Amino acid sequence: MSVMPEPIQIKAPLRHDWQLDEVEALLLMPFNDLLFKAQTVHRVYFDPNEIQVSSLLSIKTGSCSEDCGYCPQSARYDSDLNPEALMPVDAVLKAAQQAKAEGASRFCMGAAWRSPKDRDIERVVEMVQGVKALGMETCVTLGMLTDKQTQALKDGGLDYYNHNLDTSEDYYSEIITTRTYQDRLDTLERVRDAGINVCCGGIVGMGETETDRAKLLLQLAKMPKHPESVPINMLVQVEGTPLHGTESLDPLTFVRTIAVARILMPQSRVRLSAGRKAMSDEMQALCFLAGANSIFYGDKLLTTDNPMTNHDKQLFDRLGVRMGGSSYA
Ligand code: SAM
Ligand code: DTB
Ligand code: SF4
Repeated sequence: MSVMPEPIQIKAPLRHDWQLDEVEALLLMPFNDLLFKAQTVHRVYFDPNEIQVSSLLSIKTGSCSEDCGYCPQSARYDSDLNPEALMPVDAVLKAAQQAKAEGASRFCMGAAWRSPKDRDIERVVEMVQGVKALGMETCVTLGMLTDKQTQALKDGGLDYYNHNLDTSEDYYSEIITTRTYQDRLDTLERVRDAGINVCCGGIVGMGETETDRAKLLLQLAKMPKHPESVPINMLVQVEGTPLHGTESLDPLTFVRTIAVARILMPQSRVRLSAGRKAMSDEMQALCFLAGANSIFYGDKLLTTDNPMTNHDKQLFDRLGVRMGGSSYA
C-alpha cells in the first residue's frame, strides 16, 4: 500500500528578482545537492508522486514561413513531411476523445503558423469549445497573436497558450531570424494580460552554452508572474533541419536544467517535453526527481515520435507515479 508523503509546509515567497550569477551557480552545484534542493522545493507545492499529462495534436502541419533551425515544419527545409491544412473540428474532437480515454487531462493543439489569420481563430475557438465540453483543459500554440485574436481565444474559454522563448536572447538569432525575441515577449504579455494561463519554456541541446541556458531560465523566472507551465524540450534532431547533427547535450546537464527550473519557479508545472523518446527510463526518473511533474503523453508530439503510451504507463507503475489532472497549484 502506498503512503502519501507529508508535504513540507515551508512556503518561501516566490522570487522574480533572480540574478544571472545565482542561476549559473545553481546549474553548477554538486549534482546531489542540486537534486536535493530541487526535490525539497518541489514538495512544498506539489505531490511528488503525481504527474500531469498533456496530449498534443498538430492541427495544421508544415509549410511554415519561419526559419526556426530546429523545426521540421519550416517550408525552408527538406524534412520529408507531408503538409496538411487546418483540420476539421470533428477530427480534432475525435483525437481529443481518444487522448482523454488514454488518461490525458490537457489537450494541446499546435499549428505551424508564424501567426494565425482571423478566420483561422474562429475554427480554433470551435475546437477549444469542443475539447472543453469533453471535460479537458485546453491549450493552443499558434504563433504570434494580435490583441483581438488573444481576446477571441480568451472569450472562447481557452485555458493555456503555449509560446516558447526557445533559448536565450543572445543565442536566439543563431536559431531564428524571421521574428525577434521581443515579438515573443510581446505575445506572451498579451496572453498574460488577457487572463489566459501561460505555457512558456524552451529547447536545450541546440549548441547553446551553459550561460545561454541560465539566461533562458532567468528570463522565465523574472516574468512578473511565472508561466503556469514551463516546457523544457530536448532538441529532437530531424534530418533536413539546420540543427540536425548538433552535438548532443550531456543527459545530466538536461536533468540539471530541469532542477533549476523547478527551484526558480516552484509553483509552475515543469514539463519534461520533447526528446523523451531518446531518453532512458532512468534519465526520465531523474528528471522527475529533479522536479519535472508534467509530460507530453501519446505516441506523437506534433510531427515526431513520442514514447508509446503503454511504455509510459509501465514507467509510471515502476515509479509508483499517478497521472494527475490537477492544473495550476
Ligand atoms: N508555430 C508556432 C510557434 O512556433 O510558436 C507553434 C508551434 S511550434 C512547433 C511550438 C514549439 O515546438 C516551438 O516553439 C519549439 O519550442 C518546439 N519545437 C519545435 N520543433 C522542435 C524540435 N525539433 N525539438 C524540440 N522542440 C521543438
Ligand atoms: C512544446 O514546448 N513542445 C511541444 C509543444 N510545446 C507544442 C512541441 C514539440 C515539437 C517537437 C517536434 C515535433 O514533433 O514536430
Ligand atoms: Fe513555424 Fe513554429 Fe516551426 Fe517555427 S517552430 S518553423 S514558427 S511551426
